[in-house]
Amino acid sequence: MQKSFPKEFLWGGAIAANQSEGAALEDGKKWSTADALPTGIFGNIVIPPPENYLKKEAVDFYHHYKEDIKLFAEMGFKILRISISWPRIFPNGDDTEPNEAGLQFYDNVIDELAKYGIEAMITMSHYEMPLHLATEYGGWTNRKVIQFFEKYAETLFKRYSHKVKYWLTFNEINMTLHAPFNGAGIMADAEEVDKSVLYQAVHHQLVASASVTKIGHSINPNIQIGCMVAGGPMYPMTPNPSDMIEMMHKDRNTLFFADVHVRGKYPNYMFRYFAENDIQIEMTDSDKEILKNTVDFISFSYYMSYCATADEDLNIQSRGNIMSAVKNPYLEESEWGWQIDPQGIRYMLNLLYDRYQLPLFIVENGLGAVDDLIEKNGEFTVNDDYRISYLSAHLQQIYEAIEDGVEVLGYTSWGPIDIVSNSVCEMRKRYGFIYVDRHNDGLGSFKRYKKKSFDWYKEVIATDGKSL
Ligand code: BGP
Repeated sequence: MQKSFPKEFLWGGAIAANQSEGAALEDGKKWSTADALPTGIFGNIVIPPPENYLKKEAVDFYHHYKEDIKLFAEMGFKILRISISWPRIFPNGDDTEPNEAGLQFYDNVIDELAKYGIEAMITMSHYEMPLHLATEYGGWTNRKVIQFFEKYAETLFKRYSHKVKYWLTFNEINMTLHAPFNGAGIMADAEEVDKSVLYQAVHHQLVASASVTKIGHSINPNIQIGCMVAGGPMYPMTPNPSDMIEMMHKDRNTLFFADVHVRGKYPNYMFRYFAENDIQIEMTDSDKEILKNTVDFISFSYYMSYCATADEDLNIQSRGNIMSAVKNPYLEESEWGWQIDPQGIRYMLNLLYDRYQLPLFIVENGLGAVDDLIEKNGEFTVNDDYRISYLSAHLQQIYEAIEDGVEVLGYTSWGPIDIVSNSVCEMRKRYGFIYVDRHNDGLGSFKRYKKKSFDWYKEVIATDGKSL
């Protein structure tokens, strides 16, 4: 590329506690909802979790964090997005006191990052909550959970806000609608959950998000708190106006969540949707007041775009990330059926920026692929040119969006080190610049190896994107 990304652009990577740490029951931690989905988000809920499942040890970031952070530093990371495991801090969720050993672990991680000048970005709830809150309280369907989350968030802000500037409340909050146990600890499949119950849980999460935004700002006015949505844009399948209207509705699955976080109230279109679908939720005056505490920035994950059609006979399904949609004939897809669309990220950035005029942060993006570890000049590596071309094409489109005038704070690629996949809960699907010797059958040495993309990303960061 001729020009470079802004000097202050925050380059880095993103991981989630339940997919990386392992140490599932160590130092006081108890089961999390993520542990109870041993075969992925659409598999059965298993309580207690089985003897051996991949997330139990994951890639053992809990014991390898120093080694991993050193590798991230070698690539030149400016930021690492981590999530805090709620059950490490409040093992049951309704405990009166936090678990000091859990708090200490994240102090250690944040301090280790600081040693190399890497900022931490914290997601407070990345697809998990203490399992006890799901089994005993019904997860986010229960209003009481808001208070438990407030207490947890307050504990985190008091402990870390002097050293952590960027905070996110819920990971991909819009996905609660599609995977209710994964997103909100509701003990049922999306199809089985009554829509009023589902939207009540969503409402509680939205109120909790706004409430902890207020708490965070009052504890430390210098921190930046953002929302996080799964950000695949919708395209109309054809120029048929009915497809366009369908696209508008589908897009609102995502935009509703950002609208509430940015505008501090429910958009009018939701009231029509509720009325037409016989959805009743309890929204108190105090909830409405709390929702007015809006976010400082918007973050999103981007893996793919989707197509919307009003034609019910058109049943060409693309599997997609959590949601599925109609297949776009113009796009290639990954082995897992996710449609690869670099231009979609430029479109998404412009869509969000035009609508909200708030800074944006891309907090997940990447290609899940099967990697082969090979020996080259006496060392083990992976020739992941496919990953390099995927990321390179997306970064070039992000650059275009910046040229369009969009304010982009940074980019954290998903799984800079291989971690357990969320949707299918396996190690076969890898995203990293760093290969971890761990496999679906639970075997592996946990050794780390640099892939070809490791040096590629290092060069991208070192040249502020000029090498792209
Ligand atoms: C997002 C989740 C992540 C992550 C990613 C990739 O939806 O926020 O936790 O896992 O998708 O998905 P997967 O791991 O299923 O490939």
